[in-house]
Formats: sequence, structure tokens, C-alpha cells
Amino acid sequence: MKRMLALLATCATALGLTTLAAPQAVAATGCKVDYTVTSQWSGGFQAGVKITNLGDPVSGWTLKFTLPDSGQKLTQGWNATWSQSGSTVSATNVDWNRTLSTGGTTDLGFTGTFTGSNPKPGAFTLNGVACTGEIGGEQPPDPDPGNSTPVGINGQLHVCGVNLCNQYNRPIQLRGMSTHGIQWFSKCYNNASLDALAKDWKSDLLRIAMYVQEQGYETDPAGFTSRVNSYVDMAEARGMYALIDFHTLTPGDPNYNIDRAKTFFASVAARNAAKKNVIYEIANEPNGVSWSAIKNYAEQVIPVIRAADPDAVIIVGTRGWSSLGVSDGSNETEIVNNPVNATNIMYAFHFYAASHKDNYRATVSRAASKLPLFVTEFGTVTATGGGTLDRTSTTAWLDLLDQLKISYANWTYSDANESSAALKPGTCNGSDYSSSGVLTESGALLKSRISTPDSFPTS
Ligand code: IDC
Repeated sequence: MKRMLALLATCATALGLTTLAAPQAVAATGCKVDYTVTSQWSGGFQAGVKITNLGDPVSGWTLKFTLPDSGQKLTQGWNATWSQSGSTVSATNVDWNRTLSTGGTTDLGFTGTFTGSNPKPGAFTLNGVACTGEIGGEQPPDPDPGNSTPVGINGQLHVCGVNLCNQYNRPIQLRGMSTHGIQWFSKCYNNASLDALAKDWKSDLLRIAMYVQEQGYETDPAGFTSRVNSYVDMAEARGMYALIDFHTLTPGDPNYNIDRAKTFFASVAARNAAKKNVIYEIANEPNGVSWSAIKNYAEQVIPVIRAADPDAVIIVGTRGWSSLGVSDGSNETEIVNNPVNATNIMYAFHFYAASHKDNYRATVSRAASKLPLFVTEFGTVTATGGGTLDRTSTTAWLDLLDQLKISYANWTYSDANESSAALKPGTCNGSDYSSSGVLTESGALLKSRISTPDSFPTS
């Protein structure tokens, strides 16, 4: 027996079979850290730390690094649980950034004090692996970039039941960002910023907020139409959906702008009809106006779009600043009982996490089984677009939207001097949109949510 086993082993070796033995499952490892001092003052500094996981997905992590100058001390950190022992600083994930996919990133930051020259920390490790910016284990397969974008995978979208569905008729959720008013922030929408949005943020969607008033469309219809079209093309080139937002706000009755809406949508729908990446949002936030007046507007504007672009999804704003009526003391039943007479449409819901909480979430939970909903705009802050970020409420909202597969766009991918903006003031004057140093607290939170894998169904 012993001899036979020995013989078998010899034969196996001779046949080269040992190399076919089941390979040990070696976890792919590797990480990259971008460290930026975002501001420095006498004796103190603030730094951004962007982690990129180059290894297998992890569902819990600790980043460690060494402060080289004995005078450097951690004061306070965010987006992780921070501590310092001797010269070693540790940052452990919090719940919402616990998982890091392969290629996934998360942005942390901290403030500290220093006495010497404030040198850059070193010896960064993630779960004990040195962050050299290289992959230590096996390389993940390189997916075909052309077909691996959101539009490449999902193709022409349509509404199926209460869901947004892809070309395989399977429900999907799109997660992305809204521009600020393009009349004010055009400097923020360029090749570098949209590359960052598509590649670093892995955003599925760019909402193009074209205000009608406030120095917007009404002042230069041809100019704004062509600007919107060029943003549609820039999103398409990067495989992102483009949500064309006719950003009515004041006055709140969309019928005030109905002739402009018909002219604008006839033009953009004809020009973009053959594209798969376009979604139309016909009225941002109706307010001070009845549902029946909004419905009347929708039933006049939708046929104009359909005549030129029959298969695109169209989103209708709702009463009370697109709150499904809640901010006007009503609720979704007025829509359920009297829906817009059209197919392939969805209804907009907007919220600002610090202002709109449990009763609004309860409305969305209820309405989601009856109406196709799309959160075309939301903020992490108060409804003014400023104030403190409400992380608890934002997380509750985004968890709910993920669970219900409701698509969303965050206000705003801009460097506006307000807490809802994702980029720090001045970012759009430069060319860096990728490092963690350019993100606000809201931007870091949203990027960490949006950049997780989509897992779109492909059959
Ligand atoms: C805000 C902008 C702010 C601008 C103001 C007026 O953040 O810079 O001065 O509009 O145009 C909305 C609107 C959106 C608002 C945003 C924040 O759709 O236009 O942007 N908000 O107030 N609805 C609820 C909040």
C-alpha cells in the first residue's frame, strides 16, 4: 500500500499533475493612500486621507500610519474611529464605509497639531498590508471598459411596474450627482470633473440642473439648450445617464413656463432621441400649486417629448417642492387616485435630510409600492442647501432608497460655498477633482455611497 501511494505520487509528479493541484486561495492584497494637507495654520493642520483598496473586497478595515515628527498629534478625525498610540495613528472603519470593494475608495480626514516641520506621515498599512499603491496578490480581471459602464450594461431604460428597469427588463437603481445651476457653475463641468465623477465616484448619472429663471434658460434659450446638449454628450462619452432637469423653482407653478418647456423639450428630445442615456425631468419643484395643475402641465409637455423621442423615461415633479404633496399637507394619494395619463413615466421625490425625516420616509415607503419614484434631488443638509450635515438622517434615507431600488441624484456636484456642495470652494478653479482634499464632508459621504459596486443584472 505504502509502495502504491509512493508510485502514484511519482506518476503524478512525472505527469506534471502537482501543478494542477487546487491552488491555495491567496487573497489579493494591496492598497493606495493619497495624503493631502488641506490646510495648515500656526501649530495645527487638517489633512485628507483617501484610501483605495487594490485587493479583494473587505468588510472591515483599519488604516495605520506613523507620524514621523514627535511633535505631531492627532486632535480629531472623521469618517472613521481614530486613535493614537505613540507615533502610530489608527483609523478603523465606521459602519457606512465598512465595505471596500476592489478598487473601492473612501475618504477620511483629521486635524492635528505639530511643532516641527509637519512632515508627511509614512508606513501606511491597511489591515496590515503596506499601501504601496500596488497590487500584492493576483490581479482582478480587467473588465471591458466599453461595456462595463452604467449605460453600456443597462442600455435604454424603461419603467416596469413601479421600478426603473434596464434592457434586460430587470429593476435597477441609479446613484449619482446633480450639477448646481449651470448658469452659475459651468466652470465645474469639464472633462476632468466628469472623468472624476465617472471613474472615481463611479457615478451612474449626471443630473443637469438647468434653471429657467434666476439668469437661466429664459435669458438665452439657444445658449442653454446647447450647453445642456454638450453635457449630455459628455455624460454619454463616459457611460453615464444624463437627467435633463428643467429646473423650475420660482414661480412654483410650472404652467408659467409651459411654452418655454415645450420649445426646450421639443429641441433636446429631437436632438438626443437616438441616445440611450437620456432621461427627462420636466419640472423640478412645483410649489404653491395643485396636483391637477401639475398634471395638466405634464399631459401637455410629455406628448411633445414623445413625438420626438418615444422611448425615453420622463419624470414628473410633484406637489410641495416634489414632496409627493407632504410639504403642502397632502400626500401621495392625490397622485395614486389621479395619475398622469401617460406611460413610461416616474414621479419625482425630493428631500433634504436635516429637514425631512420620519414622516417623509414613511410616505416614500408607502408610495413606493404604488408609484414609480425617482429621487431626482436630495441634500444631506437643510432645505436651504446649507446648515449642518445630518449624517444619521442621510444614512437612513440612502439605506431606504437602496432597499427600495429608488434611483437618486445628490445636490450638488459643485464647489458652491454651501454645505450641500460636494467640492470645497475653489476646487473648480483648479484641475484636481480626484484627491480626498477637494471633498467636503457631504462630498466624502456621498462618494463613499455612490462608488460601491452597482451589480446591475445582465440577463
Ligand atoms: C439652491 C442653491 C442655492 C441657490 C438657491 C436659489 O443651493 O445656491 O441660491 O437654490 O436658486 C431645492 C431646489 C434647489 C435649491 C436647493 C437648496 O431644487 O434649486 O438650490 N433646494 O435650497 N429644493 C429644495 C432645496
